[in-house]
Amino acid sequence: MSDPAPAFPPLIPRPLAVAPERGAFELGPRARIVAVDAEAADVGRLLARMLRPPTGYALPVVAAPKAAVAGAVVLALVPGDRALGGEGYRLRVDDRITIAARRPAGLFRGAQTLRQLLPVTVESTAPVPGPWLVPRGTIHDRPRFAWRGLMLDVARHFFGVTEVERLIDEMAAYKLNRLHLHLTDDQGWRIAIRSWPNLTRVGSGTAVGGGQGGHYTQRELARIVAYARRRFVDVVPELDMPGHVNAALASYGRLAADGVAPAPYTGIDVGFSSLALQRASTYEFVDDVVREVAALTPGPYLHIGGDEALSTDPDEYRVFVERVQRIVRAHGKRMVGWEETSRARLRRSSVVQHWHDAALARRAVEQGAKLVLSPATRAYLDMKYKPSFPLGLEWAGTTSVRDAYDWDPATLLEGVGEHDVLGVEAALWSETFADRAGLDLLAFPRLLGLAEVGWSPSAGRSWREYRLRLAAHGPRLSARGIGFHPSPEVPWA
Ligand code: NGO
Repeated sequence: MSDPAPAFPPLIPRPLAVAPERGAFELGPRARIVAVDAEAADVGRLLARMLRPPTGYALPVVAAPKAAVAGAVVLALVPGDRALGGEGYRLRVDDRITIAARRPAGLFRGAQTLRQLLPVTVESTAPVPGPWLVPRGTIHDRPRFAWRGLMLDVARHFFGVTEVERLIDEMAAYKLNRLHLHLTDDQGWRIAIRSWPNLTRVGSGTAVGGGQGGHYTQRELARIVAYARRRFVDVVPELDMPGHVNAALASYGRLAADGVAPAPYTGIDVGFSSLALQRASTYEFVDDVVREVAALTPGPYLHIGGDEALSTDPDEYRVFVERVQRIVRAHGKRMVGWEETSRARLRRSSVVQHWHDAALARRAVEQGAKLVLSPATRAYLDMKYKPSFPLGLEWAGTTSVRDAYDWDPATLLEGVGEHDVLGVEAALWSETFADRAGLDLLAFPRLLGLAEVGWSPSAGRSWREYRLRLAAHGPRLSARGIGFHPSPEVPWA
């Protein structure tokens, strides 16, 4: 049985509405990128930077059109077009390409769509022959959910700035907008804190399996944040507490209940460490780390972990979470926590990340908090694809490419509806991989499915059709050097 041709055009995530027309526009050697508003110019520069290597064209970014704009790529802000929302765009291809959006973020998302409308060779890093044809028509697009994230665990194994920037590029290509960095855990503390220098002097020197670890200086984290911001991705930093803190306790024994610094930990057990919650200095620690990290991340959110605090007294846990919620707020952020934090009294502005306990997720919703959904059976990219897969864990089962795609945030949890859900997030825990090759195998192609779950309307989504579009993306991923898992579920091109 042969597969039908992939739905035209094979865009991921699938846009809200596509109206194809006959014929194509050709991007020519003298094309310009016209940024009608100053605010659009930076998106224009990023677009030019993406198109110059494969085309070999100059593609100057110009402010106001001096002559007619036929043949150009026009980026225009249309603040009055309410149907577009903060990240939506309209892309029209006739004798020019016009991307219109209310905000620069929308222009950027539209530019990613344009990239996917061009031939696969657009992914080349060296000039290749054209023609650079773009099919004519109109696309109207906007995201279903505001939060479309990826969490990277840099604590179990450390990933440096270059690696993270590469991942931000891939996120941006698929319209994801939140990079959640799991910066601390039992096995490593990965962000320099000026007021508590031992956290990195001692606490960052190892990793799962005994590797050398590593950490970001504050400058490096600021660089990641700026890189992400330019691509309209917010960095959500996570400082996991009151459990998952062995690296912090190893750095400062006074944070531990018995006052004794434990040895560094390089295994993969969970739930054995806790901050001493009755000591005042613990709250000084929390205030200091939250303040320093909040100052480095301009986004509205700060994640305080809160998962698997199995060595913390439950009553103390609740009091702690409420107190940390006040600290996070005092430093100008909205608290995000794993779903266990819903055992505490939450503010409506706090966000709860669901991972495996529906009752705890409902408890968050009952308190008026919004949910980010990372169901371990769907969105944990560290689960094996199949039992024989060489990398990954299996505690939540196996997660095929289809499993990662074929679900709907509005019907996942009983008692949780569309309006309770802020969005979705893939979680990439790094116990079982230490390098780019492992990361790529687990994250791709499943991350693309999650991106579509977060962006595209559920009506019209189907695995049967998606797998064909995904197949068309294989060569694009390969051209960008991504060693994805070529799962046999997908008829790869
Ligand atoms: C759990 C645990 C993490 C593990 C992960 C592995 C959460 C929120 N806490 O998810 O520490 O790394 O599973 O899949």
